[in-house]
Amino acid sequence: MLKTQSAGEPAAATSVAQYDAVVVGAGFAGMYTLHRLRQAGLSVRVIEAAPQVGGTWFWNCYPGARVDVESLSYSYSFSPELQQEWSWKQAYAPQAELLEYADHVAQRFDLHRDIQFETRVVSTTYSAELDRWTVRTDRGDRITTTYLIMAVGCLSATNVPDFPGLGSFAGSWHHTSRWPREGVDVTGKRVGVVGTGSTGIQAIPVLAEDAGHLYVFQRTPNYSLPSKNSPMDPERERDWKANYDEHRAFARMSPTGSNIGLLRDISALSVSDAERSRIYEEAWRIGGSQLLRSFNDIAVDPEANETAAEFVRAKIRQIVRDPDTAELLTPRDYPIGTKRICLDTGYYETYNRDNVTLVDVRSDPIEEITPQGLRTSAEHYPLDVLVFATGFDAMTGPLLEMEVTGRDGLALRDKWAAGPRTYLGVMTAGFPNMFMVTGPGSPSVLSNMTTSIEQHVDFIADAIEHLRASGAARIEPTVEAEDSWVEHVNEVADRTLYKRANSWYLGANIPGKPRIFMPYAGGVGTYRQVCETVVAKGYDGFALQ
Ligand code: N01
Repeated sequence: MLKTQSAGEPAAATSVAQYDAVVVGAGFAGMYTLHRLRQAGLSVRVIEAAPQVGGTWFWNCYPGARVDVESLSYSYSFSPELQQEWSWKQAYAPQAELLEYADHVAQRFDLHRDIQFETRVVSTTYSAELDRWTVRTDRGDRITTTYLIMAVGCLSATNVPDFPGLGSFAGSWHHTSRWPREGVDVTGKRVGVVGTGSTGIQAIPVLAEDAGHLYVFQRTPNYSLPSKNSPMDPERERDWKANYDEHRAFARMSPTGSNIGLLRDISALSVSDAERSRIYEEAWRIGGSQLLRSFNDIAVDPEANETAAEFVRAKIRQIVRDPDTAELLTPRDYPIGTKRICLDTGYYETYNRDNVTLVDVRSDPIEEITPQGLRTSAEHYPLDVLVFATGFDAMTGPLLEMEVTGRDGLALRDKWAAGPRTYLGVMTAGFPNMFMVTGPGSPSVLSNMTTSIEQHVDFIADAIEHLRASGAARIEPTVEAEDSWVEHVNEVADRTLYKRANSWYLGANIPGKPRIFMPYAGGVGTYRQVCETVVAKGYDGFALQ
């Protein structure tokens, strides 16, 4: 039986229904999409795997999880009232505070009634005959929709390496992004952490406080900068609340979608060594990712980049007392900023603790997990708890986990077999009326995600309103527009140093994944202008029928 649901009717657990729009995911992207499309008068159903809103901030509840963009900047800008009434408690909000914020937004805008929780989309199929998508879930739902919006997040498909023997481990093991909500008691226990990306770097100092002994299994050292988190400065909050429009306008047009300005709009090589050190010290004192925005050529000139990298290496040597450990922690084989910069609270200092051991699994690779612990090619480490901070199948993973089938039976998995192909990171040819929020080919993970999410959702909602107003049934990029965008994304990446690191931006962390630089490195402001020009030219590069 088919049932048509109107906007406002409560979402049932299992049903067969038709909607104007189905949104996959109720993180920051899905929540705002629901709000915008509801305002436009569409009936909307959001499907969410978690039992509550928040997306990445629901799943990543590992100890130490915290945002790496200033909270004031990492927040919705669409509602002046919301901006005024919400107060952040910390400069860089921890996971629990972000989840509280997400819940507040959902309550405030009455979002829950259109979200179906604890339900995972398993497939989405386009029918040219019906000109609609059919969405199927793991709870047996069959839903049809005109518009399909993928708000699945860029970092939501977890990566647990296929270590032999994992099933035999007698202790408990956890991926950081699926951390038990009741927490994990590590008090006095032997704990192993595999992975030293942003996640490991946040979790390690907190786990070390309680663990009996903490072993960190590091394959590649990372550059980390102090976040300098602190309780919210009331003066700073007052300034933001008085000048939100200005702060948001700055972020929207900035390269990173955030409120970090350039310290000096000059080359790092144009000043004396002493002056350069002074400027880097100033950035280190400010904290956050300011150091990468000390000069205007750190992201593009290897020599300029090396001065920033060397400054951080010297900091590591200063902080870490044991010279061998300091050397192991020092990144040398890729430029700083070419992997997402890590922000920490006491990361390098943690290695001065007696109960922390750094194990180099580049020289002595992990061979197997045993019932009692972890064996490298050199030694066996007995463990009670094993933590995988091993990251994600980024950007394409969450989309390809579902079976997505477009026109003429074209599977997204096949279309993207050699890497993702999109126009503006928002649509892909052959998949009419299917939109992606912060998809591959958009600035997304190179930016403050909330700025990029809002820009994409506004673009998508405006496009849908335009279609409805003009009587067009569908929108889809032309193959030519898509090809030239993919080429442009590559050209822009080639002008930077990004491809010099084996990062998840390139898919290098997942065995067998095509090595393609996925995000758009041209900057958030530039990208916004491109999108605005596309719209001003009547959705240039898209076919509307
Ligand atoms: O994942 P990662 P993450 N054997 O892929 C190692 C965002 N984020 O979860 O570098 C041994 O960066 C791997 O080693 P290597 C942020 O955008 C944001 O830490 O491949 N080691 C690496 O050290 C971030 O960039 C925040 O040699 C293995 C680590 O696991 C993104 O999420 C906080 C291995 C994975 O690092 C991902 O960060 C946290 C193996 N087989 C995350 N496989 C904020 O602050 C993997 N590794 C908002």
